[in-house]
Amino acid sequence: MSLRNSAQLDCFTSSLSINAHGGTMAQDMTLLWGSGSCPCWRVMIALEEKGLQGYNQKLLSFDKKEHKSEEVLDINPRGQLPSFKHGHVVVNESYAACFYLESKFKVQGSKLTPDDPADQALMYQRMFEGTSFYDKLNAFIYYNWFVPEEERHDSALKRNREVLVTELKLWEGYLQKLGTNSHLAGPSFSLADVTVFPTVATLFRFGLSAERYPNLGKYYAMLTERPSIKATWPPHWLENPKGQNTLKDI
Ligand SMILES: N[C@@H](CCC(=O)N[C@@H](CS)C(=O)NCC(=O)O)C(=O)O
Repeated sequence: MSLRNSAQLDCFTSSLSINAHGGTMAQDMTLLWGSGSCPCWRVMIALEEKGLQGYNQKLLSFDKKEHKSEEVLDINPRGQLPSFKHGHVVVNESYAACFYLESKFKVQGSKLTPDDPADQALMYQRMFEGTSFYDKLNAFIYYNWFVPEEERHDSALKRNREVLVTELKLWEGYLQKLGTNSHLAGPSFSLADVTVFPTVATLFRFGLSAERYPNLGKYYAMLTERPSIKATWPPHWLENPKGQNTLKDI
């Protein structure tokens, strides 16, 4: 057992035990999730990074409306995924769950928050910018899904596309400034990567060109090698590796 894990033993409740792989069996945790959902993926990456394995998890189908089932509504009255519970603590919002896991398991697994307040400021800045990045991506790629047919306008779709391009250029610039092999908020992997990487992966799943956006492309390629990302890759993306080309020309 590694030093890290033997040190952890003292600070966990009896419902957590070390498994054969050195991770922690989180038997009193439940995650209800959906494949390809960025909010769900954030929480799954945080759990992996913290070495929390063996939690109760259930993959639900949005198509079958399982996110509106009693099982979900019992934990999350919004009927959304992720729905997450640790003992008596219910924390469904993906950012909140990531902050919770980082705080509760501070000394376990990866340290996901830098010590320096200025570095933390950058991490928080990127995390919360990440929410508009995610919204702008969705507003373009899921336009037809969000907007009823009779309310759709080419001009609105075009505007959403331009808004997304402006946003993409910002992130390209951020990564360019930080230099090669950098993460989103500096040299180390942090909560900014936990929360924003799923959005970046979705961009490439929808055909974003790594030639047009080389810094995002390098960042994406680097993180696809990270064990926590590999372990949580959306199962339906694995089954069907070919995504869409909606963003090919953007
Ligand atoms: N702000 C929430 C958003 C969760 C969310 O929107 N989940 C989507 C899946 S990606 C969902 O369950 N949508 C179904 C619905 O809203 O009815 C979070 O970050 O956890």
